[in-house]
Amino acid sequence: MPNPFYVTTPIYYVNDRPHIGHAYTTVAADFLTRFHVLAGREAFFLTGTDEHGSKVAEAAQAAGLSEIEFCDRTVDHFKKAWESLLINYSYFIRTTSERHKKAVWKILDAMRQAKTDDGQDAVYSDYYEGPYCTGCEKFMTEKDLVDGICPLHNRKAELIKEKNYFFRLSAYLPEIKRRIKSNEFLILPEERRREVLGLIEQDIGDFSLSREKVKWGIPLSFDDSQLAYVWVDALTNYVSAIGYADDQESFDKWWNGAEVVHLMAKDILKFHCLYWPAMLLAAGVKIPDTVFLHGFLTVDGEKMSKSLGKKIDPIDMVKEFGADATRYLLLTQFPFGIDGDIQVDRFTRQYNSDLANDLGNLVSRVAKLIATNFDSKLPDPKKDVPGLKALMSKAEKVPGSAYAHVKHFAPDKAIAEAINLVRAGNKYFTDTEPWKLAKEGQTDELGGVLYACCEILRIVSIMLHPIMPNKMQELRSVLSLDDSTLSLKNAQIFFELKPGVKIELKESIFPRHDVKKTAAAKTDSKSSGNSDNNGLLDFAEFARAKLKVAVVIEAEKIEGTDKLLKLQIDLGTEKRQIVAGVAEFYTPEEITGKKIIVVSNLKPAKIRGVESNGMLLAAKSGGKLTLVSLASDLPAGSDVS
Ligand code: ME8
Repeated sequence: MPNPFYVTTPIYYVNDRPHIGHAYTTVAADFLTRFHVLAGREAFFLTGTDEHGSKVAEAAQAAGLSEIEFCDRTVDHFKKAWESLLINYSYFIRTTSERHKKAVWKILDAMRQAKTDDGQDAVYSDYYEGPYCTGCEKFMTEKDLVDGICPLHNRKAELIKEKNYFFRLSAYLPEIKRRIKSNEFLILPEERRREVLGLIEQDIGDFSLSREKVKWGIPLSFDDSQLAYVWVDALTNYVSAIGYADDQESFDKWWNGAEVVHLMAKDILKFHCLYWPAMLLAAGVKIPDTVFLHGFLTVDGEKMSKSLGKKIDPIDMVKEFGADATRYLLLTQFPFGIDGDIQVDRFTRQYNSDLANDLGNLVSRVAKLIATNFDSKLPDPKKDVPGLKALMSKAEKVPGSAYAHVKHFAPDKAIAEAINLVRAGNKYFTDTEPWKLAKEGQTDELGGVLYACCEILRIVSIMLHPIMPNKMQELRSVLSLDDSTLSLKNAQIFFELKPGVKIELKESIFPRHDVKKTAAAKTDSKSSGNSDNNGLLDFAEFARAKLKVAVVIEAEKIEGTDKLLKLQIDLGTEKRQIVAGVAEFYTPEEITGKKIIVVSNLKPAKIRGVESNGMLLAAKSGGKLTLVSLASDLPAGSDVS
């Protein structure tokens, strides 16, 4: 039995309404949890709100409310947003709760008793003086400020001198470094791991655990003139919620005995990858297994900050696309871990292409043929229908590879596995031409094809369940399936559906989205790879492009044009001819022998009557074009990704 899975999102500040940045992390955590449960693992998913600090006190005052009234109001916004997005958290932690306060006291007491390796107290008292930004809720360094002003909040930092308790962070950094290097403490993706290792090499100093000036927070148990520093308070949520101070059994299960994963964006890396493990080490508590820092989203090129910029309210998105599709669209825009710019007009195109066209159409075409030819009852399977073996062998691989992606925190890739299976199902449907079989009265063959398509839909209804739970439940009821077969194991078998069960589609599962708004959205089309997307490719389209390293073995000018060269290239396993518009920048002699990168899986095309079997990549700057050939050390035929 694998160990339980414990995943957390950051606890969000209550002085902001939820936007799709928060939704991104939360949907991802929900997806991972549901997927692990589908695979038979126990899972606990924590989210919540970070409610203390001067910012909250200021915002409450501005709203004419008490602090807790103000918090209650925003907590309500978050809970509603999560409900509308079908977020199935196991627990919602609020830092204003009693149980959380007890946990903060407990961890600070444990830290106060700790000694560093060289026998010093881990916690000590000292004076601190420095500029403080109440927006950031932190003391600032000169580097953080521009002319004494915090650029993030556009307000002057105040000069504050006060007594604080300090934590000897530096004493714990060598051990954290060791654990990062040995992968006992995994920081992902790799770029973020390097960033943390780089931070350790800098002199980041100790940090103070308490504040004297702040008025809205948790007073220290040993000195009530001081409140716990908001980050110490906030980070402790990850243990308070599972019983660190009040439920040892639960804590043993979900912390000591579980795979502990913190998800967040890269903005809060230092706190989670250095402060938090150091606090835990001092307190004698296990440190998390993994911190995964996903990318930062902008919207139409603009930042989503608390006060400025564009923000999309997830509830508005749900109104537009429904909960399931919103979840799907959020997680499929970018590889998890990479920054991305959300382009709102892409949502409609992608919804129509992936969900209405690819998935929705497969369901309705299959259900329709079963209704008209088999009285809405699932026909018998037929094992020797052409193409079935290939389809089955594709389907068999999907659950395993999707789950591997989930384990590696790649929700986008796990979802793509299932959508690719839908596409394979559609291709099978089109290739076998069941409408013709119906006309010709080849009932057995027709039944076999439709049975296989229903099996594909059954497998997809499991694989996409973690991302679109309600819609996949709808699909499962079309196939007369109940929850007893909703498991990853069940997705690994074929010929599971019982012939004769009712297959009935009353309403389209993914009705086409009305393209009313943008001119760009009007160009919506199937995911055929030929869509007019204002030059933009879908991720799926781009992922289909196979890039390879090739060597130019011969080149010559094409008569009647100054721009084109005809190139013979060596792709390692084969030789090909391509036509490239590089003649103004490279002579045939110059380009011969060069390593280039080509898109190798394009349909052959004729350019000026000359056949071209691929396209090379080049970059243009200041009117000059340069071949993309960074991979010049690699042998021809190497895949580029
Ligand atoms: O930092 N793109 O809370 P917060 C992607 N209370 N993710 C985004 C995002 C964006 N543009 N904007 C927000 C805090 N997020 C502290 C955390 S934890 C102990 C305390 C998500 O409300 C992302 O997960 O500013 C990011 O790390 C988090 O919201 C920051 O939330």
